[in-house]
Amino acid sequence: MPVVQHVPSVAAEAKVGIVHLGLGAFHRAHQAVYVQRHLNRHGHSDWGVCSANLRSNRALVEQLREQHNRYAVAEYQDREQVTLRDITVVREALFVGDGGQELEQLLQRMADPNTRIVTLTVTEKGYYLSPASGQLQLQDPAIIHDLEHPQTPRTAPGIVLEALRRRYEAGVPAFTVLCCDNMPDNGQRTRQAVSGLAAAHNRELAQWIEQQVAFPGCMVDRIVPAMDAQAFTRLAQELDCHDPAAVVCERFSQWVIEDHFPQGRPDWEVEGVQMVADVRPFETMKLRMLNGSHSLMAYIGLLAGHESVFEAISDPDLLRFIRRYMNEEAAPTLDMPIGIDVSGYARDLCARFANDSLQHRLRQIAMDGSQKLPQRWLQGARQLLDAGQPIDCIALGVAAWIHYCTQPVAGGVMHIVDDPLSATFADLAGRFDGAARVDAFLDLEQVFPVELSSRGAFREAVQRAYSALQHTGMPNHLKTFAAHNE
Ligand code: CS2
Repeated sequence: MPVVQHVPSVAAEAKVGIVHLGLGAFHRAHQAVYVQRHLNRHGHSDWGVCSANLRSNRALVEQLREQHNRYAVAEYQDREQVTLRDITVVREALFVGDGGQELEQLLQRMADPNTRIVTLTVTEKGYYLSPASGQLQLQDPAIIHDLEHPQTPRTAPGIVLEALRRRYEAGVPAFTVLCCDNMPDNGQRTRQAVSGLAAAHNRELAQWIEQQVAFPGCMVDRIVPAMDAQAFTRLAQELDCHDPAAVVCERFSQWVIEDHFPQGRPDWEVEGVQMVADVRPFETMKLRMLNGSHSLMAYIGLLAGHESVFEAISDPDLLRFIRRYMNEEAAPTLDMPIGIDVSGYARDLCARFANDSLQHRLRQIAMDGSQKLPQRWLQGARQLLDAGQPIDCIALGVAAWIHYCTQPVAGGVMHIVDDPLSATFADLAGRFDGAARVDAFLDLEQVFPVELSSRGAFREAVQRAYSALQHTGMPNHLKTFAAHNE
């Protein structure tokens, strides 16, 4: 049984000052914990949170309301040490997926002058930007809906825009928009989504947004596996915690934010948040080293018969492969933030992956590959090719991803491809086979920018890896791969 340290919340006043879109496990275990610590320290706060789910999980919102939005976060250092936090800083929980009254409540809350920050974790696809080019997808049905019905929006950019319009018309200063999703230049991307939508129907408003709204970038990091029945049973047995809204995560947490909040912000630096002038070096480092390795472990690990990150990293061949990827294909492409040594960072990541107190399923990471690959692998691959360096690990990753997206079984287990492009993948899989299938995938411009897919060296490397995979199977291929590079 682990040793549990309890961190109670203080009975405190907290006026809502932050509206959050995307009340998932990550938000509850990351941002909410920082805001809670701020509240515990001050005993009162103007930065309470109103948090909304946009599309899915009405049940969670109802559950939270039933327990007055109070829930627990269990931070596992390892199997022996856990911190159990009481979170009370979420003051309102909303589900706006059905439109109607709760959507109106959310928009009013966002238009309220006391709301000074709007944060988002809506996943990469929630911005409706082309993963490869970053352009707003104006043809997407949800975006078309928001263009036609701007006052009852469905998408995150549409909701932010409508709230800003209300403030603009009421003469209320704009809130700051803080994107907390794993995208490169996430502040600028969010600006692009909101401005792109505004430009399509309201030029004056678009101009005001351009001039008045701050979109600082930030890097977020904490491993937060999706909750499942097994995780709830463990919480009950090990921690005597019976909270249906609880979240389990690792002890490690990092938040690096560009310090640009014209309407003010909590003094987060006291809670360990790094407030910086330029977040890009942190973001790129994390996306390519951590998330890049995660996605490699997901597709390669699933094909090799593993289920969790812990299992994948405990496979000596896969561990060697991941180390090689970090050292030879991620690290050389990075401008490291001052004071961080890349080999130490890589070592710490492997230790975090090996945390056996978390059940982080590879299937969770394998979701939405089309949205993740560009920033995790492909931008780095372009840099490597420019420098005449090999891209063997990334190529095997892309080959494994194509395999995963086109075969109903991975590692002997059936799976469903959960991706906005899944219908396209099924269509390509039905029409093409072997090398032609690889070519058809690499022609997907939403994922592979032409500057990369037109390079012979890139196509050849992926073709080679795909064919090796077909002939040898993943576990054997990985063994040869590892032996070859001893
Ligand atoms: C993961 C991330 O699901 C995924 O794609 O790579 O959620 C990862 O766990 C977090 O970014 C860690 O900070």
